[in-house]
Amino acid sequence: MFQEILKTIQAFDTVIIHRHGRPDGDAIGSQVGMQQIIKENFPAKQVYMVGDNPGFYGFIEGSRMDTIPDSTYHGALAIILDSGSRSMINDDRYQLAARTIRFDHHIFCEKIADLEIIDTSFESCCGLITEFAVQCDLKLNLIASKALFTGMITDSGRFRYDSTNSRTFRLASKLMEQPIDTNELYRTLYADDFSAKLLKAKFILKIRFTENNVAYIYTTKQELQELNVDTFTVSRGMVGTMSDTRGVDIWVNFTETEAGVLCELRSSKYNINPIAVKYGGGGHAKASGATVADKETAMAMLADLDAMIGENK
Ligand SMILES: [Mn+2]
Repeated sequence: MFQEILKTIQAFDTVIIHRHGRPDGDAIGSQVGMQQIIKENFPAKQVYMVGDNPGFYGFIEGSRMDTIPDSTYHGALAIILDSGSRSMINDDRYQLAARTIRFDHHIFCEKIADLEIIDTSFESCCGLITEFAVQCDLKLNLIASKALFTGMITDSGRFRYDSTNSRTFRLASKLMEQPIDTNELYRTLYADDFSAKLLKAKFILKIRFTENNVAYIYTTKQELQELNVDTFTVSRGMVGTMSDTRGVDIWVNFTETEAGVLCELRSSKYNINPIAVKYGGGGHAKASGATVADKETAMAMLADLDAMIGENK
């Protein structure tokens, strides 16, 4: 499969790289990594990156997005990264491309591209792209290595989550052949503003528990307004305040928005993905999300998570 993908990339003069919106370290890392790999090994090609602002991950060198007209897609190859479903992909103009390739490590839910390599055994899309580069004997420059290493770190919880294995370290070791300053990277990734620490403290005080010790936080629309921070900071950003609590194996963060109640589900032990899928969401075995219509549905999901622990007691 890697060889077929390589041949396809070689066949196009223009490549446009997509990834999911509201990007995390893996989305930006894999996008920059892929762009740098193609530029480094095939300098004659035009390689563009599109998508919304990298936000916090704008610190990754080479992460400036390109603004391109629709016409750039004519006769071009689009590569979609780190996106489990069509709705996740930022900038749906990938459909205008002559051919499409997808690299992903989310649980498969639909075919999107002409050529797809989906492997959930990879901790990160960055890991999958690094393996692609290694197997195809492609050169990895410093910018690519730093970007790919960053995504590997953020998606594996710094080599902590389940999917971390000897291959992860072999690939990380390959990337570390370039002089990556890990001290600087970790300082950037893990330092919090004091205001963020205060926000976390507020959320820690909001944690509640079900009968079987599922930890949860429920933020109403009004509370969200009063906090004066964006939805994502609350929904995705605060779910971690419940992690690493002794005796808590499943935790979920509910945030009421105009679009419905955002649910961020996490576990250190159970596969909570089927419950996210049941409520129209998706993601990974131990980290999934869904958006449900109202509080009642959110509480039904919470009851399902609680029952999951009850059944496994
Ligand atoms: Mn990822």
